[in-house]
Amino acid sequence: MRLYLDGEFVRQENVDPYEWGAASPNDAALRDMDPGNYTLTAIATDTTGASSETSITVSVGGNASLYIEAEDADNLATGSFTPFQVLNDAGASGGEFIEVAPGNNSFATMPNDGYAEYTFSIASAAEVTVHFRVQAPSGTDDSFWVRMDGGTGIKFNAIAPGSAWHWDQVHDNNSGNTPVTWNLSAGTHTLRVAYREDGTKLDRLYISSDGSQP
Ligand SMILES: [Ca+2]
Ligand SMILES: [Ca+2]
Ligand SMILES: [Ca+2]
Repeated sequence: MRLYLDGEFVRQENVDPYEWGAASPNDAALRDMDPGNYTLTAIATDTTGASSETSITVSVGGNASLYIEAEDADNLATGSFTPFQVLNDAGASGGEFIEVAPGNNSFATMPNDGYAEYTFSIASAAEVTVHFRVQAPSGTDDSFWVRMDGGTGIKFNAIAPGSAWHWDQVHDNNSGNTPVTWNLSAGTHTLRVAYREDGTKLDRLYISSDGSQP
């Protein structure tokens, strides 16, 4: 019985039970693997030379990118969410999105009322990026405040314009609209989105630890 990892020969066992990655013998190639998908192939050959093989794909735990619906905010049922509101739209993911009630703007500072919080976990330290699925119909309807773990509020203004749902990466309007990356430790983190300009709609968030796009 021969074992291959992504086509590379790992080890041969001649008597059963055939165990890979057991305490002894040990397979160095199967220890401390980087997060990702791997193909393990086992090829059995009998004494007459007849052989048969089978493969499985295994996923090694690590940081996966994740989608969160804006309307699934952790604090939805509390006063801190107001004056954000959950509204319906057939074109929105999950049929709903969030938008601050008209007349609420907070241009200069991140408000302490009217925010949505999203808790997520990463398995290992990573550089994280965030994308929003939004509608930003005009230059006065195209911003949110965004904060990670109680850090400084980032002015996500001048979101890519459009009255149809589209994605844009969170950028810092006070730093030339540079895309924002957060260096996060393993564990649980909280992303807070607060209103800045009314008329800006948020449908969904995409949190990535591998630089991928939604
Ligand atoms: Ca604006
Ligand atoms: Ca507005
Ligand atoms: Ca949604």
